Parts: sequence; structure tokens; C-alpha cells
Amino acid sequence: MSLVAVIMGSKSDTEAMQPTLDVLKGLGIDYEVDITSAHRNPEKARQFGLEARSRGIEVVIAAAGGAAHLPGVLASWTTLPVIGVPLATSDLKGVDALYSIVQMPAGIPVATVAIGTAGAKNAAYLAAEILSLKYDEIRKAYEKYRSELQGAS
Ligand code: RP5
Repeated sequence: MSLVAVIMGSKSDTEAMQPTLDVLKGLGIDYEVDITSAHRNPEKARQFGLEARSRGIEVVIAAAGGAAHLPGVLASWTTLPVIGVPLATSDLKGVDALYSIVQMPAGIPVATVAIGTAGAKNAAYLAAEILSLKYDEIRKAYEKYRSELQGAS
């Protein structure tokens, strides 16, 4: 059963989000991936948000470029933690997406990571930290990764 849902706003986001999937896989975290545009398919975004918890999802990672309303829209339909990844897919190179995702009005949080590959990876690591509160196997895998970092510098 998937613990993490990785939702992207467009097929064109797939390559930018591969690092998220690689990190989740490396840590042994089960995930699902879907394309759900908040503006082209708002009903699908709503259904996903309403059903995610009952399907066993515990963390949502939502990636989008441009106006990047997807993470906020999903957060409006679920009380699961939502991590937003701003993607550099527009002429503004992701600054638009960053501002859009990070500037959620008070009350409906979206945890926002960096633009690009660093953010895509950190979204997965942050999901691992959240899941580590409950799952010992994920905590052990994540702590192993962290301890290996110490040897690298
Ligand atoms: C956003 O707009 C997507 O997340 C994507 O990053 C960007 C462009 O999408 P497409 O027009 O290529 O589908 O919705």
C-alpha cells in the first residue's frame, strides 16, 4: 500500500520529479504517482484529496510549475501533510511557482521545498522524516542515509 502520493500537474513534470521517486525508492517507501492538473481537471484533484487518507496515503507530494496552485488545492481537500515542489517549467524559471506555493494564506499549510532537483529530493526526504515518526523501518533507512552523509564531507 502506498504511503506517499506524488502528484504532478502535467506529464511535462515527470523528468523533474524523477529524483523524488528515486529517493523514495532508495529509502524503501511505497509510493504512487499520478498526473492531476488543478486547472484542467479540478474534479480529479478534489476526489484525490477527499479519498487519499482512506486509501492509506499519509503524505502528499505535489509538484507544479507556473501559477502552481496544485499543492494548495490538494491541501484544501485533505488534512494530510502536503509538500509542495516548485518546478522551473515556465519563463520565470520556477520563481513564480515558488512564490505561489510558499505564500499559502494562514490556515491551510503547504510545506514548500526549493525549486528544482534539490527540492524534488528534499520533498522525499521530508516525507521520510514525517513517516519516520510512525515507521521504524523508514526511520532506520533515513538515519542510515544521514549517517552516510557524515562520511562524505
Ligand atoms: C503546470 O504548468 C504544470 O505543473 C507544469 O509544470 C506547467 C506546464 O504544464 P503543461 O502545459 O506542459 O501541461 O500546470
